[in-house]
Amino acid sequence: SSEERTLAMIKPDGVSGNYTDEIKRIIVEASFNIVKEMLTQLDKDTASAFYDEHSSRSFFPDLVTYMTSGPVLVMVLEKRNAVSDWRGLIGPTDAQRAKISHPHSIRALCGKNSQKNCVHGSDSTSSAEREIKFFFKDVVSGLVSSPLSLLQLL
Ligand code: YYY
Ligand code: MG
Repeated sequence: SSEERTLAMIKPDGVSGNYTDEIKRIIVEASFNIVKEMLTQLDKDTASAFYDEHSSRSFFPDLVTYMTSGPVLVMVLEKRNAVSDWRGLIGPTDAQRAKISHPHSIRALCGKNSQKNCVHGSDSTSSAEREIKFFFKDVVSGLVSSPLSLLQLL
């Protein structure tokens, strides 16, 4: 089929700010299927690995602190053009900019600035594939293959 998958995440301020239900409503209304979801808390190593491409940036230490500050909701979303459609729904990285240029975007709704921007979305189909594997490792024959997939089973 022409279905595509992307990785979405509601970041710590989105979860603690009680935006989960509203964001899920937006997701469902936009015709995405939520095919997997996992509420988890990232530790420093996991957050650092997830954002490894940004490890040399000056904002990286603060980003890791933010991403480990509370629970996150990680989801696999499916629909046609899921990657670009989800990026479109979340809006630009800087939530302050989003409030002006994309007032109906999710980052305009619940983001604060260019760091605390409430949600994540994969930026390409190859990133999506990598990020989905990162969080949802295979569970073979009912055997738990990693601590992350144990959480996935709960
Ligand atoms: O893909 P997206 O999340 O929109 O932005 P990226 O440029 O990939 O940056 C990833 C992540 O890093 C962003 O969501 C917040 C954080 N960040 C930051 O803290 N400060 C910046 N100036 C840029 C990005
Ligand atoms: Mg990115």
